[in-house]
Amino acid sequence: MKKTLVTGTGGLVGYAIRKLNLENFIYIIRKDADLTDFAQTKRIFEKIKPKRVIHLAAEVAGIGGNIIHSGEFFRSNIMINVNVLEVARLTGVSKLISFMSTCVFPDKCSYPLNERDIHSGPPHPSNAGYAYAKRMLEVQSRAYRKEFGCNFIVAIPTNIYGENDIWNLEEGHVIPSLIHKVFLAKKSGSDLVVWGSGKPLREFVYSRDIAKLTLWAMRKYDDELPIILTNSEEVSIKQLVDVIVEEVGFKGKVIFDRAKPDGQFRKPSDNSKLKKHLPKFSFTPLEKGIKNTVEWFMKNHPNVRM
Ligand code: GFB
Repeated sequence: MKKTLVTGTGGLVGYAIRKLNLENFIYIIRKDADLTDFAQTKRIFEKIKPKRVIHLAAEVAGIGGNIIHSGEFFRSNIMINVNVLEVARLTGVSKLISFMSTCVFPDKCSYPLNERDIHSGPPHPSNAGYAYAKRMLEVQSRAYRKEFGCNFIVAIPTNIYGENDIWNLEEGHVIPSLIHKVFLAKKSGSDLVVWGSGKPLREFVYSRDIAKLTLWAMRKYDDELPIILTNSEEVSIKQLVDVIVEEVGFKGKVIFDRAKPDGQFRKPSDNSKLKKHLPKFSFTPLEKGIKNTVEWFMKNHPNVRM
């Protein structure tokens, strides 16, 4: 009975995978083991004895949280990843998938971003600590494949959103933060304050799509090079605001606070490798994903992760 261990399942992709009710999948969250601690990591792997690992655990945040916690995000993510990949190697895990994100790409490089560009320049300063730590996943997976023959693969999703995200107004990612803000502005009849100019562009992918692609990659993707998971559809923050405002039914004033950071202007990513493997895969349209996410938030607020 080949068990699959999923780490970090308190988050939005873990939540989406759990919803698929898969056989022989074991889900762990932060309270089950502190993965920054090697001994605790080893203990939980020896207890569960997985043959496959979906490694989602990470310290994550939006632009606000990344600017504040650059040092902690570097430290904790490096420790988590080195421990999980080393213990997976020591305990004979046959396949492991881990996750970077498109913020690891250089801030200045040719577009669209592709899997070979990762180390060709510094990431955007707004999340350098997190981005450099995440880049080491690719380095460690490649080095372990070379020296030990480990089948450790890496996926690079763009901005993921969906149910069970972190809804913190100051440190969350843009979509959960804005949904929460619009909900509060509508309730109190106040203006909606959006950070930055509204001009930056992002590619947003729905967590349930990433869950499906993760299971596909676990079964079928064995390359040393990472694979970018994106719909390659850029949306401006202003367009995103319009979709969320429409979905929540907010009629008030929208203000763009330019004193707040825009962050990386854009990170258009090349999904040609994904399309070569899965030519028929269709991503959930943004409007539909936002509708599901807003409905989940309305149903669960205030018992949501902050
Ligand atoms: O998701 P986000 O916080 O991070 O998006 P990144 C930031 C963009 O949304 C900036 C604008 O252009 C912000 O100006 N924005 C507007 C807001 N209003 C808000 C708001 O209320 N909250 C937030 N957070 N942003 C992330 C990385 O970068 O990319 C993550 O921080 C991860 O680690 C992710 O890698 C893929 O998209 O800039």
